[in-house]
Amino acid sequence: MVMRTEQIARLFVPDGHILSCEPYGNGHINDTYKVCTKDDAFILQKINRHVFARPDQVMENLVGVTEWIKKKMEADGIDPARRVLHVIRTVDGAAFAVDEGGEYWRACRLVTGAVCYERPETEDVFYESAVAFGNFQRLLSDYPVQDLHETIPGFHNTPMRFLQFKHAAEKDEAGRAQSARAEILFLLEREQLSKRLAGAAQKGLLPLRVTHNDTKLNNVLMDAQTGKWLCVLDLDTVMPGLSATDFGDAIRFGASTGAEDEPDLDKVHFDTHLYEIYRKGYLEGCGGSLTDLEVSMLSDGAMVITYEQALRFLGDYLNGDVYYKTARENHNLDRARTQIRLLEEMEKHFS
Ligand code: GN1
Ligand code: MG
Repeated sequence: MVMRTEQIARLFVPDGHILSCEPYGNGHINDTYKVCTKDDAFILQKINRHVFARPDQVMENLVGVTEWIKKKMEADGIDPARRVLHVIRTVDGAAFAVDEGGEYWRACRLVTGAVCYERPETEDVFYESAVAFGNFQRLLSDYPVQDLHETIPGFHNTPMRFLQFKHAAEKDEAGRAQSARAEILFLLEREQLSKRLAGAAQKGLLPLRVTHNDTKLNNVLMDAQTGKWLCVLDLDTVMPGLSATDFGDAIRFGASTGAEDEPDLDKVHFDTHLYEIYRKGYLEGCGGSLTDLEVSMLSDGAMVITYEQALRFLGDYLNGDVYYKTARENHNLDRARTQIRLLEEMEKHFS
């Protein structure tokens, strides 16, 4: 297995010499490795084909968006070397390689002197991630959004996610519905919430933006020396979307006192102070690129995306853990429960 991965890694190295190739990071979707060569290191990833039907389109989006950000930064007098993902091309000049099994592989430069946080250990860390995602929004606010591929159709189509969840609960494929009755009921009762953002977008009230769609804290690298944000990672789900969903996804992950998969719900609360910190940093980073209605619907984004994530985690639990990687029994159920806890507290706070 490792042997095979090393062979793939060689496709991205002109002299083909690899010292080591080890699994890396905590992603739920792709397989990630850190590859060391004689005088360098880089990131190698196998793109999950069950999740991304067209990895070539994922890479086209990624190259388009990163090149755009590079140009913008250069125009602002910022050296983009450590500030944006750099795709490493194969020795043949392609943005990805396809192996004999039809699997897609890509490589990116490793950003050195950087730290990545799983939890907002300090307010500053969370604030910096907010500024990073706000800047991401701002730098891409004039990108031709219609040129982007929708790499996962309906990714944040919450009404569709609701229907898929309802179907999973009815079908009860893995025979687990009995063990999650209260949670299923809680989510089914909130169908209206699934339509809140989608409804406003359909009426043309919310503009279509270039969105990141996976704005978790651990998708931002911070400078180890200065503590300032360096680089936004994981651009696989960059697609046309709504600013409120990018905001909401960051909140459900970061403005919580517990981890996304914390089994002890007594440790999981919506942290309203962290929420305000993130909101401030995000709006600063956006630099006035959002409309007034977008700003006023950010809190809706937090609730809708927390709800959507609960639908997705619990739906996967009911389907028998077929989508998210799991490391223990009831992992997806624990994840769904944290989201439900957060949503309950958000509803109280924002009502
Ligand atoms: C997945 O790539 P990763 O593990 O950060 C998922 C996100 C979820 C997240 C939950 C393509 O993200 O949508 O919010 O897990 N990505 C995809 O932690 O489904
Ligand atoms: Mg991701």
